Amino acid sequence: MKEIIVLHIGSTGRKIGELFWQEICEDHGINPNSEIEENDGNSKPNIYFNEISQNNHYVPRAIFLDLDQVSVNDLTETNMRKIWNPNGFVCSISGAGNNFAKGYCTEGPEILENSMEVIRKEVEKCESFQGFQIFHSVGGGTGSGFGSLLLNELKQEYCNNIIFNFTSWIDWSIGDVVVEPYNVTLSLPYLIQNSDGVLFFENRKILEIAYKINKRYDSTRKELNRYISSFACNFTSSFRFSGETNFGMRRLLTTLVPFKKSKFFIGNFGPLIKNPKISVNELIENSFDGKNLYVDVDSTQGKYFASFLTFRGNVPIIEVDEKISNLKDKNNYEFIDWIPNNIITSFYTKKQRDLLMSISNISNTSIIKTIFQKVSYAFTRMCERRAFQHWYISEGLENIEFDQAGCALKDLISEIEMNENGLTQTLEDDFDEEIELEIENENLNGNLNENQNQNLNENLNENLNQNLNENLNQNQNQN
Ligand SMILES: Nc1nc2c(ncn2[C@@H]2O[C@H](COP(=O)(O)OP(=O)(O)OP(=O)(O)O)[C@@H](O)[C@H]2O)c(=O)[nH]1
Ligand SMILES: [Mg+2]
Repeated sequence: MKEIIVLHIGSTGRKIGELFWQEICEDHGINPNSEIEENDGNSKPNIYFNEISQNNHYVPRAIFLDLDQVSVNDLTETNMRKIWNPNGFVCSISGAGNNFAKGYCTEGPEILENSMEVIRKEVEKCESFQGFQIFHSVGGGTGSGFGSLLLNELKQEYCNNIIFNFTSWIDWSIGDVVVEPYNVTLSLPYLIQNSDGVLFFENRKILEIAYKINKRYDSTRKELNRYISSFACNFTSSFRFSGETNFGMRRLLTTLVPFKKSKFFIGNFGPLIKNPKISVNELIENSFDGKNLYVDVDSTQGKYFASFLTFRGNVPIIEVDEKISNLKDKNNYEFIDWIPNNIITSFYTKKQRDLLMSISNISNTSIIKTIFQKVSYAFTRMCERRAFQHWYISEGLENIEFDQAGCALKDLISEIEMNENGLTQTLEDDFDEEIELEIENENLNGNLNENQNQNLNENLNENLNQNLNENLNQNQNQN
């Protein structure tokens, strides 16, 4: 069945998540009473919902985890209140007060065991559990600190399953939380270590997009959350509907992630207004255009490793194929050429809400380094002054954790820059490591004797050298 469990951490995780469930309930014809009203045959509600067969009810496989009870209580006041699993809530009353250390060291551990217990029970109900999808922000204390703590546990206990994060990155727009650069940076090592893929959003950029659409400055958080949830709804179509072009989480990530640490994505959803008069060509073009991305980067400046486009509605596939080959030829967006077929498409004829056509684009591009560089600058300045660090230290975080997180951030930026240049030690290391793992597995299975092992190593080294030489030559030619 390949079930997915969705974890909502902190208030952003809860708010975006609630809208996500509204949209996917609509997609699968499930009403707020959990009853399925229509099923078009291609829909696979069991991926995200537990079926209660006695009464034909579908309950979201959603778990809400928060250190602040108020936020989760809000869920019981909406028209969706009857749909949730009553055992899918874990909260405390203290809150994490925008402090990573409270989420990680003091308040978070108090609800960790209980959270894992609820998660375990949910996993036990699955036939063939695929993985976790996590909504959270890393700007506050719960989504960053408790989120990191939980990621460690999940990775340990479910190392064979996928963890995919929808992560609201630093919020440069509001500026009411001065310590956000700390919270996001302290979270990063845990994302690097434990998550299999992270899709980032920046509130300020989405606000700018909303301003262009609505021509007013007061777009609400709910509007922003709607843009994000529509993106998540479209992007997960591939997991939730059957079709020739569908992907599971693992296959998708294998396609999008060329190097182990290169698993941070950007993207967007369109159109954000109902049925604008635009062609599918323009829709695709818009999805790559930096102006419409949900993070603040210049998409023409980086190198694309891979992109995954999901189309919903009545979309002419031939036109899509033409546009995509065109997109690469025109060279507005530079796709690295040593990964073949790195724009992947997926099509579902069922319309998303009342949109005739819609598209989500999730891309792995080196330009994501921009969002890390901006935070690195702010984080370093604050660390130099040791500003506000006593808030963290008094909760039990050690000074060294700031240093380590800062280094992890800088290392990540350097690694992206090296990958961008095509020839990397990382490539070599990753390759060696993977091969070693493979060999180890083979040995364990008793299928490989020493000679074969040596031959394999020789062949692989030859291939690796050849690849590296080719990349080097290409780079030199380009330069
Ligand atoms: N996109 C989006 N961002 C939000 C929303 N609410 C808060 N934020 C941003 O998220 C960050 C704070 O995260 P929250 O989710 O409120 O915090 P939390 O994880 O609940 O942690 P604590 O409240 O500190 O315990 C800030 O950058 C806010 O600007 C929302 O509804 N949508
Ligand atoms: Mg909160």
